[in-house]
Amino acid sequence: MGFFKNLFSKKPKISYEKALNRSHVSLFSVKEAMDKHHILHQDVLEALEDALLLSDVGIDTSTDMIEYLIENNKKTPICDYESLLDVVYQYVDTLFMDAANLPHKHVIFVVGVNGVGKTTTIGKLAHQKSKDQKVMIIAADTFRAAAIDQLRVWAEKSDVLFYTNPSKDPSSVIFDGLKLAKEKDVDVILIDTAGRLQNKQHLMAELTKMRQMIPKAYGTIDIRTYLVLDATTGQNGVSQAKLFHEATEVTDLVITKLDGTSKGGIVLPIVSLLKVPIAYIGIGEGIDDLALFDKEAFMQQLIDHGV
Ligand SMILES: Nc1nc2c(ncn2[C@@H]2O[C@H](COP(=O)(O)OP(=O)(O)OP(=O)(O)O)[C@@H](O)[C@H]2O)c(=O)[nH]1
Ligand SMILES: [Mg+2]
Repeated sequence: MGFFKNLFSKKPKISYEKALNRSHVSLFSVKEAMDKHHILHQDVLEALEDALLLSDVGIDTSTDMIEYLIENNKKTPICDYESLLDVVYQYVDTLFMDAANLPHKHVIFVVGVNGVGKTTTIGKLAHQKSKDQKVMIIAADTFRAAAIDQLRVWAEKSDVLFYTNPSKDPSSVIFDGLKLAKEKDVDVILIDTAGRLQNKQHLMAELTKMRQMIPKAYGTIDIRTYLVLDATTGQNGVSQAKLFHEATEVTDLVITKLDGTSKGGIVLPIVSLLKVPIAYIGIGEGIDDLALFDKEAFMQQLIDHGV
C-alpha cells in the first residue's frame, strides 16, 4: 500500500459514507485491466477515463489526470492496482486547497443559481455558528415574500437575529442590515441572495454591486463569498463556477445535495478551475446535514469506495 493510501486509510466519517455512498468513481474495470496487464496499459487508461467521465469528472480533468499518471509512470513504473490508486490520490490531492480559518467576526455572502440550496445552507450555518457566536441573517432575497419567510423560519429555529426590508432593493438591505449588525456587535453575518442564472448579465452585475456594498457599509471585516453548487447539476456547475467567480470573487465553495447524486466527480473539475477551497458539503435537508469539507474522507469515499 502506497504512501497516500496509508495516509488516508483511516475510516471515513459517517457523514461522508452517507454523502458519497452513491457517488464514487467506479474503478472495477480499471482494477481488472491492471490485474491483467501489470503495467500502465492502454486498456487501463481507457477504463479509467470511462470511469471518470461517468462520474462527471469531465474531459479536461480526466485528460489531465491521465497525463499525470503517464508522467509518473516514466519515473516509477505503475505495476499494480494499489500503486495506480496511489498516483490517482496524489493527483486529486493537488487539486484541493484548505479552507481558511475564519476569524471570530466575519461576513458570509452566499450566491448561486436558483434552487441550489443557498437558503438551506444559511439555515444550517446559522445553527452551527450560533452555538458560540452571535449570528445575524440578512435576507437580501427581497423579490419573493416566500423566500423571506423561508429564511425567517430558519433564523427562528436557531434563535438568531434576522434582518430584511422587502420595500428596498437588495444592496440597500445589505447596507442597512450591516449597519445594524455592527451596532449590535454581531459576530457572524450571513447574507442570503436571490438565485440567478449565471448568464443573466444584469443579475450578475447586481450581485457584484451587492458584494461591493459590504465593506462600504461595515468597514474592515473578513468577507467570504460562498458559491453554492448543487452536485446533481453535472457539467453546468463548471460554467456556474466560472461566471459567479468573475462576478463576485468566490472565496469558498459549498457543494450541496451530495447525498442525492451518483456523480460526485463534478467536484474535481470545479476545484481545478477555480482554485478555491470547498468549505462545506450539504448531505441532506436537515439542520445538521452540513459537514465541514474533509479532503481525506472525501477522496477516500470518492475513489477507493468504487471497487
Ligand atoms: N438532499 C438535499 N437537499 C438539499 C440540500 N440542500 C438543500 N436541499 C434542498 O434543495 C431545495 C432548495 O433549497 P433552497 O435552500 O431553497 O435553495 P436556494 O438556493 O435558496 O433557492 P432559491 O432561493 O430559490 O434560489 C430544498 O428542497 C432543500 O431542502 C442537500 O444538501 N441535500
Ligand atoms: Mg433561497
